[in-house]
Amino acid sequence: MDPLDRHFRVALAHLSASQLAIAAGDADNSAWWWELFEAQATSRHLDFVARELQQQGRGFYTIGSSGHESNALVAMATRVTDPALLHYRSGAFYVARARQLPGSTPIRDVLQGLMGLADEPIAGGRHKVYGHPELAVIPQTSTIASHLPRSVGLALALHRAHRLKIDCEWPEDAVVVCSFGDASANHSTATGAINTALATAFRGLPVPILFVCEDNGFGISVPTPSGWIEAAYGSRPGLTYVSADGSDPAAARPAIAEAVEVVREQRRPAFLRLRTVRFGGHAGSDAEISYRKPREIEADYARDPLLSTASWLRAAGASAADILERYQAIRQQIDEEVARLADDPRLGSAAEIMAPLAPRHPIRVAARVSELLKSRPERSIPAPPRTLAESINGTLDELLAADRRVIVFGEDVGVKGGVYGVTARLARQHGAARVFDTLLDEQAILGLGLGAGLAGLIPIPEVQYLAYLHNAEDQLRGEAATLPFFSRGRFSNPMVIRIAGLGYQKGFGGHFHNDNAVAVLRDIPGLVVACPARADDAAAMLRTCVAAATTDSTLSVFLEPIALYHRRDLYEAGDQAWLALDHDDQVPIGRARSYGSGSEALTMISFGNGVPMSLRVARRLASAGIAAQVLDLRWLAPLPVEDILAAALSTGKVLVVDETRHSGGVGEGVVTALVEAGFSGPIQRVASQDSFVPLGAAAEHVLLSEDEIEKAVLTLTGMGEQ
Ligand SMILES: Cc1ncc(C[n+]2csc(CCOP(=O)(O)OP(=O)(O)O)c2C)c(N)n1
Ligand SMILES: [Mg+2]
Repeated sequence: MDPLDRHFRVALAHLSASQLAIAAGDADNSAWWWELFEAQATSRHLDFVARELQQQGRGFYTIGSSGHESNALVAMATRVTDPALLHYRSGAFYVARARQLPGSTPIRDVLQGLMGLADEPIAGGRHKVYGHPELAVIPQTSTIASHLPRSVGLALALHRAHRLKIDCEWPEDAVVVCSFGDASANHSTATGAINTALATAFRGLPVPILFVCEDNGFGISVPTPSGWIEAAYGSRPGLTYVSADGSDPAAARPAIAEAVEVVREQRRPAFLRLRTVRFGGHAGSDAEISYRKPREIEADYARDPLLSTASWLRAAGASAADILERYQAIRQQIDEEVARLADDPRLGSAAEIMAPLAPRHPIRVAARVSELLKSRPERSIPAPPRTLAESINGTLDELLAADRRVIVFGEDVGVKGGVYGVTARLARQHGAARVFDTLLDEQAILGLGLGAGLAGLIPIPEVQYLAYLHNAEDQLRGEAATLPFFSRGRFSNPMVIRIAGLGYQKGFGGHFHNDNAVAVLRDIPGLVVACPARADDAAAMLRTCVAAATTDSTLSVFLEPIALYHRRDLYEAGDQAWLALDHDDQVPIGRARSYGSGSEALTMISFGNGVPMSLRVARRLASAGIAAQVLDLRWLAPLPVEDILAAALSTGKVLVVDETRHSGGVGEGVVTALVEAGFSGPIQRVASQDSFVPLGAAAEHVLLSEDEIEKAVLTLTGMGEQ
């Protein structure tokens, strides 16, 4: 028997009802105490069972909630319609919330998660998470604090969605509950998200979020100094701070109710520090004895929240035998459920596992694009040819007009209209509720996008430069891309993240404004990466991304080559050959554009800035008698493999023209796709150097140049120096 189990049974027998001063009214309220006890005891027994299952090789997760069961009080003080994003020790919260909804099966849900069973209601065996759509519990990843930006984003988006009269899954007076540990409270993601909540509330906007710090005094083996959480969060501007001791439920109950009420009534953030203890080490594998004294571990037993609740039950008239009977009955119920689940299936194939990753319905997407095209306003005079920036601006304008769920936001995108003018006039046209500036924090921007998607909006956030995505990248990789995977697609975060990037800005920037690192995007499962090189493609591809977000909850990065934003000319000054008229043709995800017939001597495969560079090289070589086809990938993920292969086969020779780095650059994927598809003709690749980009003209030494492209073509066609 687990020592904690034994201790509870023994201590229960010695609890004396007479020692307790019964708060007025509590003695009559025994049903409430029983409710609390049952939720807490269920969570406790599930922890014991988790470890037994693990020892038997049937369970795969032993991080428990023992000692944290006072979080059930938070569930009991909130509603089943309040979205909750939970700490991995919020098991009793989950059980208590489920008990508020008749027909719920919290014991089965948790056991299925521990056992990795395919019928688990949220992640379907992909991960052990707390989550359930009907309980408004949104599953979280294991990355400490990574759910805080989303939680804050959801609190902000909730109001925006209702104000815009969007169909929102959560009621207008909902409170977002976000729980996390004490060590997590120091993570920069947490501090940033809490700061975002406060800075936004400071501006007078509603931010209905309850932060719950389950403070057990440890992050695995590292102690959190006593008093630190209060020192850090006890006196922050606009943050109501409430402290409650989980081993004193009678006092904790009104304190928690007060915190919830502040958030619900005043629509502003509150921080609940819930004092807990951690029983059984960090996880089953954690030998706590290696960093704590046995007497310290023993001393924690005195603060067992389950025992505290039992004391109050005794005070309310229950006998120790009644309580023990209920305690044992719960264990029996769990054992019976384990037996029922014994032969239930686990995930059995890659296809089954990956099904929720990126469902794609191209026909539905195309139909939605057609609707978007139809809803464009009639023009009295035809629109003139546009630059890339003008085209993106015009298309955002159309998308905002066509669908009131669309919102556009980021640093400087509102009043200023973006550093490069790409969002110019949109705020004036569509209002500050839909086009707005955010704080200077990419995690907050993406967090708002994640929350907005959950609230029923279609967010189009902007990250000002590709280099500045990287400090927030986990919000994309760990949070956004995984949500459908860990929720069987029940929760998703449709989003189109516009990112200005890539090199060749003449006379400006250095590395951070000319970052060409996209490898970090291309390996995120399910993520679409679009990279338009020209105005008409930009419009069509943006419509496709937004349509896919709408119909399939697709998550896309829309990578905009800064150096092409205002480019008008292609071959020579004044030719205006890089301007383009908008048209009604659709550009589906994963389809390339070809310049040439395929009867040429070779195919140059490129994207972004590489496209006009390749076209210029092709023009120069044409006069020397070498004809070259140019294929613009347009989509960097998924790569347009069919089009790549067809173009390669048509000419028989391939030069991959890749402005990203030689190592990890997009070209590696293109070459690999050709080899894997069995293309047997010659393939060459030119790419930028494995370097950061220096300031000014020195950039030309590390970025791929037209001279290099030209030389490679000549070599490949046997016309150059051998
Ligand atoms: C970003 C990140 N870094 C490290 C870890 C590994 N890790 C898992 S739990 C944990 C300690 C968390 O402590 P706390 O927030 O106090 O929660 P507790 O487990 O004590 O409830 C660490 C370091 C992680 N999951 N995520
Ligand atoms: Mg802790």
